[in-house]
Amino acid sequence: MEVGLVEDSRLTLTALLPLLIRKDESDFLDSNQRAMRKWRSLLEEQGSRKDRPIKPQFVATILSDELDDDAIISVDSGTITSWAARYINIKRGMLFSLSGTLASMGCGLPYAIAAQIAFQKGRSVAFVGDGGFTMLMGVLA
Ligand SMILES: Cc1ncc(C[n+]2csc(CCOP(=O)(O)OP(=O)(O)O)c2C)c(N)n1
Repeated sequence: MEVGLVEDSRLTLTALLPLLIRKDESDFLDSNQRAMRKWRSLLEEQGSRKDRPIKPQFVATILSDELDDDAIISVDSGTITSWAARYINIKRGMLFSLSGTLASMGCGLPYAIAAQIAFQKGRSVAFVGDGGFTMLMGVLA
């Protein structure tokens, strides 16, 4: 870093944009776009494998395809968090939560119930592992 700017990021970036000089060579951009395409095709390959037992990547991909555009998704802590981050395609209009600060297990199900009550829109989905579900399955009662 050469200069640190502490500001409202939207205002700062808007002010900086006109100062950018477009470069002719795009090796860096090209190589990163290639890497991203490779990563996406790897996710697609892993998310569509019909292995038995069923892989979590497949479950997350199927869920992603089924989600409505205004879905509310609440994710628990565990490897489940990675499956959600990689395979659930979050779109504008959706709401997404997880326990980002303390990464406490048991948040997914109560978050989903609370979100359904609070927002009263869309389908509220809890994406949780068996461990996280067991911790607070009493909230279902
Ligand atoms: C309250 C709490 N206890 C323990 C942990 C440590 N921890 C993180 S993930 C995890 C296991 C999660 O298992 P599961 O819910 O089955 O989901 P999976 O990892 O299999 O997707 C544990 C014990 C935690 N994050 N929060």
